[in-house]
Amino acid sequence: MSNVTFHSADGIGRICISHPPLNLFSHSLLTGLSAALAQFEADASLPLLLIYCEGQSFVAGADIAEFNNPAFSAEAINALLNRIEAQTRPVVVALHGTVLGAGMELALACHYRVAQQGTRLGLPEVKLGILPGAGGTQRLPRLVGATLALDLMLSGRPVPAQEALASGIVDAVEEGEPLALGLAFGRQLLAKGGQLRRLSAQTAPPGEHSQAIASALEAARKSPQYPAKEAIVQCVQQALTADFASGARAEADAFKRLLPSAQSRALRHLFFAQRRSRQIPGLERQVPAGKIEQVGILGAGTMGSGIAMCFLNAGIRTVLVDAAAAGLERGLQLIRSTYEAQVAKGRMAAEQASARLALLTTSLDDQALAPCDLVIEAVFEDMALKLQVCRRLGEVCKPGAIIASNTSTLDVDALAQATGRPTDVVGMHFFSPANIMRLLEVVRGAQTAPQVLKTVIDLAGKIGKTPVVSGVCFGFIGNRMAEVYLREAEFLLMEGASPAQIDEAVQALGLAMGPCRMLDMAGLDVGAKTVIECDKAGGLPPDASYRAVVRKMFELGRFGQKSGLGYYRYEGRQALPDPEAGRIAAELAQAHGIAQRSDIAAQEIVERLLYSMVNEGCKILDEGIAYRASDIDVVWAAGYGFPDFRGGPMFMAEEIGLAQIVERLEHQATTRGNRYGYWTVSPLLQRLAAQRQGFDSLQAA
Ligand code: 3H9
Repeated sequence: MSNVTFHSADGIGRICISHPPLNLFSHSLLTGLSAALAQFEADASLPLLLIYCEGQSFVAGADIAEFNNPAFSAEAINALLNRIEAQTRPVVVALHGTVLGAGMELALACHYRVAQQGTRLGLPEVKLGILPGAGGTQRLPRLVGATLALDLMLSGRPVPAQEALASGIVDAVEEGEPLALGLAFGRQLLAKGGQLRRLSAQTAPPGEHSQAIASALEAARKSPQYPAKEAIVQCVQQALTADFASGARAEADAFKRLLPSAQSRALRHLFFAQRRSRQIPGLERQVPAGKIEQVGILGAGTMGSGIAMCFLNAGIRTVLVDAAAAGLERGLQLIRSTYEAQVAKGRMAAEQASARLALLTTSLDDQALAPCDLVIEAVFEDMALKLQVCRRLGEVCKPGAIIASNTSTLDVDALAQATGRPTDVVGMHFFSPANIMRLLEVVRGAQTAPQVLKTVIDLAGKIGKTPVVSGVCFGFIGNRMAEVYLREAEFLLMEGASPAQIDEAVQALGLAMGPCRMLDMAGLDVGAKTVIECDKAGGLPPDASYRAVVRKMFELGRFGQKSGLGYYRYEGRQALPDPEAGRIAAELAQAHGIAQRSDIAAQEIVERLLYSMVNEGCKILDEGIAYRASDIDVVWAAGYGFPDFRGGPMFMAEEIGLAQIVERLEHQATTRGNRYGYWTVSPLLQRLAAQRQGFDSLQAA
């Protein structure tokens, strides 16, 4: 049965789109819409056409999943929208929910737009590495001018209905059902004479268009890794200076060029990866999520306070507990000053900040955690301390409460046992700064109850985090891979590469920060303690040179940015080269018999840091620590500044070719030796490369 139906009543033709859940502009919707339009065209007695959708939303965009399908045709979508606009009787569209991408473009092709209160409208294609390809770059500037059109298309931000009304994107905003709104609007329009209005025939309203285009072009050229931006600006320029047909041709050419680009493929991969990561094998949909009305946090350090803000921001009552009065006061102060800064920058209203603070209570007594539905321990990353804290939480927390550990590396199963109620325990690994970073690694212990996992994943969505489930191992998905990356960075330092040389090699790929800058910022003391804890747990290889640099730096009190000295020397936040760091690395190299050399090229740095990390990712997959390769990509994109236009390390590896990765890993094993197994290729990677298969074949299996 068609998902689009046509019928008429009271003299108005109606096309109803019912293609749940999001009424995406798929091939079948296109066919249905075209057939329904033909029915309207065949009945000349009807003076007006109304288009509306059933379900939770108007058309939320083209169906991205069909982009690689040969049946997908931007030309066909455009032809249909042009046909709608060319109708000689007025076409009204009634909007609700999220009107995005091709949905917004469909609305712009109609002559009049009425929106339900609460509707959001936007052209988010740039986030997928493409541009609006169904006339959006041509019709929107003609409607609102260059400045707003560029703002919406370059940011991808959706605008609320009221803002759309004020800027003329919609003609009316009302309460009510879309059908009723559309009919009422249509009748009024007919009563006024039912004028036609075609955006393609309009010229843009007066404004500083060339100025807006010039500055947008300059900004777009500064981020060549997002080529869609420059293409959008150029198409908008066409919209303002050329006729519709030539502008539409320019848009079509750019769309065709951008769709298969590496950047767009990577961004689309991450779009689906982030949604897939919430689907947990073995967690049936029937498992109900528990209610979390009050959260307790034990430990008011930087992490604890940041985590508290995540819940306060989502309107959840939060209790912050610390054993030390000074620590608690510092944590509270951090929360207050963060909100004050946001108010000062105009990002938050003062009343909103007060409302958030009003949800917070603090205590020096851990009994205050007793009524909480979820308690997260955020004490120092020290196993003995965490075990002691977990033992206590097992006693204090009410029956049925979830006990979570914000550990970044430690054995969640051991912590779970310490509570005496392991089914209630889960890891919640927040990333610093916790109130900002999107990633939440949810660590599923051997005995974590399905409902506990479901509750935490749901809660992650409510507090605006991207959850990825990891099994238990040292460092989970992210830090276990980061450990390999840092290991190679340190060996390279001892071999004679400078911190800047290493950082620049990976930053050139688009990583926000190289390993030396990253560790200096996170604190070398924190980094060293992680290695020391791993050593205590027997997790280090029998290699005295392993992460020797960070341990030495820690011993020397070089804690990174906060102490002014680390891999770099700091003047404020500015990292400057420090010959002393090179001297320390050279001394360690001599002590451990590592030869220094001067021929370390950027490509070698990339291969040693990133290819080894991909290899570790494959081991993680093989062990079932991560459910899918795309989860690993989400971890790195959302938590470690891996560039989204590369799609994450596993996607990048597939783009390079898994066989090539294997060849280079084997090359390292030969040239550097493989005494400690650092270069042993994961059997999974070996197999996929040999069979010329990708990571997707694992899901299918
Ligand atoms: C475009 O329109 C190009 C045109 O200019 C040119 C054409 C020629 N395609 O996010 P959710 C799936 S480009 C395919 O969890 P929410 C999603 O994967 C497009 N699938 O729900 C998920 O599947 P599952 C421009 C899509 O309520 C399910 O729907 N449009 C698409 O939190 C629910 O999604 C966009 O970029 C799609 N377009 O948020 C809009 N959208 O259940 C992108 C969603 O199997 N979408 N799915 O995991 C969004 O921003 C959000 O999904 C939305 C709903 C706000 C709509």
